Amino acid sequence: MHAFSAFAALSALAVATFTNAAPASNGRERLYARSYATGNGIDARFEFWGRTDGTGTFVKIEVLKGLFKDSPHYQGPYGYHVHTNPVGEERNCTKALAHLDPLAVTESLICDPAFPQYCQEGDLSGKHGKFNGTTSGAIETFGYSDDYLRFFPEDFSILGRSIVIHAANKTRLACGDIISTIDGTASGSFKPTHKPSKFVKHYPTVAPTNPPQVVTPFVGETFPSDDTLHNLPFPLANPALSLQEALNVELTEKTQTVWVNGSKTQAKLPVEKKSSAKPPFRGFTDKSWTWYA
Ligand SMILES: [Cu+2]
Repeated sequence: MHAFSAFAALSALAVATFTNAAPASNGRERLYARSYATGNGIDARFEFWGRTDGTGTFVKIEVLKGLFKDSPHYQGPYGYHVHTNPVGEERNCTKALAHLDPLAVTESLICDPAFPQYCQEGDLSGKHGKFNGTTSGAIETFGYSDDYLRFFPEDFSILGRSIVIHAANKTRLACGDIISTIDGTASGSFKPTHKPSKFVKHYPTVAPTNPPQVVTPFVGETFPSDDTLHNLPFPLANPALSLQEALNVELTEKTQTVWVNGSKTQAKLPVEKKSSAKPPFRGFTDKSWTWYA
């Protein structure tokens, strides 16, 4: 412990010389990322604070303009998600591919906020509600904590990915990369570097195909009956572990008995396991930065 304390003290001295990094405090070290989603006159700002003490990732959102209640061009409510791939400087929202979904929940299983462990990790509007448009197009700053949104490990990380805002008909209206100083996608003053993430290096090249039938087994606060779950047209994904349950996790695959259309069958499904590996980041900082497009 002495060696660690000495190291911590040295680190604190070291970071003090860099203007954009503040020393972390008592197990509540912060991880920070942000995304500036634009397109179709929309200006939406997302900030993410991760912690390494098992509390949820805090998401703060401010929409300065563009999300109208009644627009002749597009209709809300507006869904928004973390998508797997970055969209780059040109903000080609198609390049974002599909939602961040390491446990293969798929878009065909409709997310219920009461059971976020069965939602796609990146389905922020499914877990926390869509944006309702306003008369001015702006939405006042609001925030929430998400117990399943992770900065690490790579498979689950929001780093190196993007945010996409959709019209009610799913058209991609606005998007922007999630950038951070942690993985080199943002400079020290939080300008986008347009460099690949140093942490997330493996990306899908195509979006996964979703089961053709959309199902809504989770409705309200009551856990669905076995009968409902056993009669799903595709296997129910394994539930995600919250940050409280496991600060660090690993993604594996397991061949398991599942129910599909009322019959038992074998399937290989992704599963999240608790990992004792130390978090890869120390996390830092509270500072506010200018927004750069
Ligand atoms: Cu989306």
